[in-house]
Amino acid sequence: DEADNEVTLLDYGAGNVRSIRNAIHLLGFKIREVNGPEDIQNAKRLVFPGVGSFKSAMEVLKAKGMTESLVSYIKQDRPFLGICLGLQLLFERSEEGDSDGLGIIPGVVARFDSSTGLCVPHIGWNGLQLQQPSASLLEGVNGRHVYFVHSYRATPTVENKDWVLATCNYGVDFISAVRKGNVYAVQFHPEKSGVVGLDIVRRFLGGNHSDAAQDVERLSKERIHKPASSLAKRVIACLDVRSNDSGDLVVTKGDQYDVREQSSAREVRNLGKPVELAGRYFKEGADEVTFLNITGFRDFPLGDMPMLEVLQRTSEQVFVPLTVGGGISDFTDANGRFYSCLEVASEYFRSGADKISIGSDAVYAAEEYLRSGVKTGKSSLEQISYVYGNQAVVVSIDPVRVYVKDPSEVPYKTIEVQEPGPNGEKFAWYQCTVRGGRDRRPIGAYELAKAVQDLGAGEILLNCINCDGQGQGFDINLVKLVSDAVTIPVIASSGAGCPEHFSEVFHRTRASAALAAGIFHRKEVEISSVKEHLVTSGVETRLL
Ligand code: 1PR
Repeated sequence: DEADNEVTLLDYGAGNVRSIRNAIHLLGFKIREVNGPEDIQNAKRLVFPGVGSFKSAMEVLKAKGMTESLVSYIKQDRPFLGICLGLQLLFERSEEGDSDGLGIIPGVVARFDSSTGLCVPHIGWNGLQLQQPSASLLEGVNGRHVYFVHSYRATPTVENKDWVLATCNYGVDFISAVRKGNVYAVQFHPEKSGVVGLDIVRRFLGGNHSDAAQDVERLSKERIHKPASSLAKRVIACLDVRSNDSGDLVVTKGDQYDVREQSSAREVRNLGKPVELAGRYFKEGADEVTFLNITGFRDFPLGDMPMLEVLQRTSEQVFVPLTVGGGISDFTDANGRFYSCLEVASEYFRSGADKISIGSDAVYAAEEYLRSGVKTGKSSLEQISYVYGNQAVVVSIDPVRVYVKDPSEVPYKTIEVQEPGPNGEKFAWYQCTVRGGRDRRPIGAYELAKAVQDLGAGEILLNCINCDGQGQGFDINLVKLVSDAVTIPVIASSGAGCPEHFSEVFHRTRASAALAAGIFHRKEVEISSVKEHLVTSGVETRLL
């Protein structure tokens, strides 16, 4: 039957659903688009990946005349898989935009409470606790980590308990999956949850229509795991990408940000091909992959079509979150054509990025905000966060340590150092830089982190120029300083040299993730060794 390998996708055009499309294709299925209510009625199976905010999603569904056919499709108990907002919309109401939902499941969707010190958004891999005994899409995934990114959640109540298929704990027990008959919805992203997530999609689609689908089924069964119960600390592989002197896009790696060989020719260090390396890190268990286009600040990133192609090709084979940074700002090209930061970001999202990372431009925005005390809404950070949500916006900080004899010498937050500076200084502050460490700015990492959180950043990628490429461990002082200052997740970066450096940063700071580059590229340390070490040292970790 022709329709056997067809799935209908309800994409109302509010964001990036490239990954779920890629997952469906990988599993050997064809996608039918929903253009009007009749396409929902004619669907054999329907996937609904909600993106954007609750209120705007409801408005779009109403404007397209789709709410009734969607409700009737679900009430007829036909095969349905809602993802993320596609779960939340099934409830009666959401606090987000104070909006009515489809009203199929009793309950109100509310925001996670960050006043208790919880990082919001809830980003990362959390353990599923199955609440229904029967075989289902989630067969075998009890206690496994899957990927979440959201600020709102529904909670189990007496009224909705016959719907609750799985919960997770993050400050509270919240609903991570619902099911009644053939109708399923999940709060997590199966298309970003590695092989475990792909296997959930495979079961929903019903059948192995490709070799890849068979591999997914086998791999997800084969893998052993330790039961998960909370949000895992993430291990991120980072690929610094730039054109080499012959114009090819390569993965490079600096030594305190100097990416050229020490030889007389000083060529750009070449550590491999971006798509291949990203694919390898996915297979080896990286929880996320980050690309930094490190010369994006001087070459217009949309001129760098290869970078968009790298993302497109990577997202076909990498089913964990992808971040891309470098050159995200407004730009006027040589012909005087103006590109807004939103155009730049939307090209990246369309090509498969889940998050964009802003460096230099966020520093200027934070300086301006601290100077004026006013949020203009005009910075790239604010605009992209407003349109795509703060969970999609990372701010990358490139600080350098500056020693002082006394904290009163500078108007920035200082810390006491264990190792005195070159002139016996006992204090230091961390000065932010722009343009890949080339220019120093009058703002510290601590001040910047707080300011960008106010302006809408959802996460902070915290590098350290002194530690970059040194393999001597993360700068614990710096990571502590920043992760204690904000409620958004902080990714510790720069300096990882061995698995113990990862457990150290997680035990001694509030970092949510740790990122490394050099040790993975040079195959000095395997991602799996880092994960195994974290497990033995008592850090919650996602295992393959
Ligand atoms: O300013 O918005 O165009 O963004 C530029 C981005 O490129 C920023 O995120 C900035 O951190 C990055 N960048 C610019 N120049 C360099 C460079 O190395 N010359 N790389 C650079 C940043 C630092 C980390 C690195 C870790 C881990 N690289 O991403 O991967 O330090 O390394 P390790 O594990 O080997 O120690 P904009």
